[in-house]
Amino acid sequence: MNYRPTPEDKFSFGLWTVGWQGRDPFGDATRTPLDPADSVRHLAELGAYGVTFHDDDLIPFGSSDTERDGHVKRFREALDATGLVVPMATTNLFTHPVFKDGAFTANDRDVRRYALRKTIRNIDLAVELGARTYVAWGGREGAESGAAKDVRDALERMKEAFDLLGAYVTEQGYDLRFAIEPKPNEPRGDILLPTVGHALAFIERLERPELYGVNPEVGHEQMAGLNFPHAIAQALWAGKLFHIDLNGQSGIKYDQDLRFGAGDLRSAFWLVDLLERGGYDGSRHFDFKPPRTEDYSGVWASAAGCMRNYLILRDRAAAFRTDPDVVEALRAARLPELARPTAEDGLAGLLADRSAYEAFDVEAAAARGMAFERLDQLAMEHLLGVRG
Ligand SMILES: [Mn+2]
Repeated sequence: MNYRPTPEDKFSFGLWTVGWQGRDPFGDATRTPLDPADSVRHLAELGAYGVTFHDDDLIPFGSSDTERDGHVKRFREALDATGLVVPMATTNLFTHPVFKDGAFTANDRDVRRYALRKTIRNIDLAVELGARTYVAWGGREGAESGAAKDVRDALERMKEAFDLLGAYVTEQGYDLRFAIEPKPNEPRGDILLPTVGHALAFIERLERPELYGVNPEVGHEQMAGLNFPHAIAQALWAGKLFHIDLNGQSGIKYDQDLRFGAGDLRSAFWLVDLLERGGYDGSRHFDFKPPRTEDYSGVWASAAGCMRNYLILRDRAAAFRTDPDVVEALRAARLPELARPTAEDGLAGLLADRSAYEAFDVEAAAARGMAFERLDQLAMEHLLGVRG
């Protein structure tokens, strides 16, 4: 196995990931700006297939129309020269101070209207560049104090915004779906739609729910102490995994955005196992931040590491699933039984079945071991590379 990525692996990166200059709340930039066209060329050399962007990553905020055209043209030329595609785009509704109280849910109505127009303008560009997914991360949609935000009104405004955007892409005839990205906090004290579950419930309240799915990010769910593969499984089950942000995170702390696989390696193993078996055929998108300790050779090493770790885990997960000892251990742990309906015989059959209740040996069932430890040890050994 050489673990060398190819475009068939569908690895994509945001311009803002490798282009992050290392500015954090306590320190200035440690790296010089990166030209988006250079990012495209480097990522193509490393074996990526796609690149994604916020409007402001490509076209600096405040650019004139002429400057804008120039930036788009240079980007497009780099795409044409490398064969990289743009599967997704998104809007920066968080950096400029105008968005300090949010965008779609800012208390100020003029800010909300501006945010929608900014988004619509970038949707046009996204579609022009071939994107099929539009991500919405509402990093500033939230509050630090109780009375500052009426959350029910804010959710109503959030729904209004997404309904308007859905109407826009429908009227334009665009083949574009939205993916909502949850995050519990940072930069706001508390952010609306904090987890995958909240976002899935919100989507069902929209006028055209079929246009909206989720874009879960590894670290965001883990910041809330939640099990990321479980969130992904529920999104897949709901038919709502439209996109995914892969990175690494070590537990409940600030948003670390480590390279994929760094952080909770066991969770990364189960995630890759799930994505590869679960019918997800979208981009494997990395939303990480090469640590600010790195120069540009470290940045490219970090980006390459994201893809290499995914491929290694994909190989390990496949070996786990095909190991005859694992197949046997899964049977012993009764996974095939969980896949079987509880009452194929219907409610009447269940009620008439004396073995289901009156004659059921509760004590014998309670005494059965589940054999999960042997199964998990096999997984651990595959992950550690000492089997298969
Ligand atoms: Mn993050």
